[in-house]
Amino acid sequence: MFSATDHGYMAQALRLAEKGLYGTSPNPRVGCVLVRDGKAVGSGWHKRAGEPHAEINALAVAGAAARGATAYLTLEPCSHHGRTPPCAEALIKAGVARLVTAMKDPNPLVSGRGCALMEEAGITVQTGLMEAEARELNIGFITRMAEGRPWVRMKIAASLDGKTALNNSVSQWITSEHARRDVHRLRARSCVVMTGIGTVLADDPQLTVRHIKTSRQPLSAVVDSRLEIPVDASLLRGAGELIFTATASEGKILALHDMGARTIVLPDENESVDLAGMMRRLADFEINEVLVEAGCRLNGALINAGLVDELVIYLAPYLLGDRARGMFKLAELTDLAEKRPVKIRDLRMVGPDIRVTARFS
Ligand code: AOF
Ligand code: ZN
Repeated sequence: MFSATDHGYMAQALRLAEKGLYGTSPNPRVGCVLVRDGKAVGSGWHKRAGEPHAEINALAVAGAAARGATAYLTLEPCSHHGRTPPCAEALIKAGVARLVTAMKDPNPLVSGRGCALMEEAGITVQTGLMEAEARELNIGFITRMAEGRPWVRMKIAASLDGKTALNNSVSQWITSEHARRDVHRLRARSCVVMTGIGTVLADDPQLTVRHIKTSRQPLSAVVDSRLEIPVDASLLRGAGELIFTATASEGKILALHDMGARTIVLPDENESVDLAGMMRRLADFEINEVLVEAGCRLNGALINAGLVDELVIYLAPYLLGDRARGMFKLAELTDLAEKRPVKIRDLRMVGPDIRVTARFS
């Protein structure tokens, strides 16, 4: 159904979409290439929510040359009036003759209607070219639209023997500068960087993107059951930080509000934060990708609750011994059948460290 030429142009559209990796949230990353008579006559990508979609940027470049062209699109064109008017209509009006998309838009406002509109206008529509790659690019957006929860990626920096900190909680500078820069790329693509109160009290992290260029900062979130966060914590920057707690202590909530943070009281039956409810709430806030950078307690609790999709583990080339802290506080297993299987997706060197990417299920 698809030729090598089709593959080449879709790969180009995917590379364009990737330029939006740090910028488009809560919208998906989308790229578009318009091809006529074997030549790319226009291309574009979606840069920021509220700004024109990929198709509109590509059509602006192509002008009249879009007539009779094939549009290669990493996501089905939208059919709804959102922050911007429907792209399907714009493509039809421009006289595009054929549409090749990588995947259907999982947004229930679109969900097949964009392609249907184009077909009704007599345009040839083909879907599914390089779909796996397109899904990877928008894994958080797709998870939120399909499941009402964000994609949860957990980052851990450890020694080769899997230790994240000394028992006296000294934990900084576990991995190399290369690995730390790599982590900032993970932060930059995330909508939220989340940590636990233990890490806030021990390390006072900023959780911002530094060392690399980005057009936006992710939101910080803290899981803080007893609302112990100091009002002068470094991560409180007045950017609407999210504090999830199980304790409705009004005075502290007001003090945090004055710091520009938002406290969400979401207790479970054990007076801890209802973690599954927290993820649903994040999806309501249009959060696509969450990066968890926490200690073994929150890490373990999230894994126990089945709320983690992906692990990104950096291993530094030294040993800390079995008295140092582990990655996940989990209940002791008595039977190997209870082990938690993951699938290794990627393995590579980052400077002197190893990066392992694994996924649950
Ligand atoms: C496209 N091309 O480049 C993108 C699309 O609020 P709006 O108007 O920006 O619409 C956002 C929705 O549009 C988003 O949820 C997704 O369904 C679709 N994104 N569609 O045709 C694009 N970014
Ligand atoms: Zn659109």
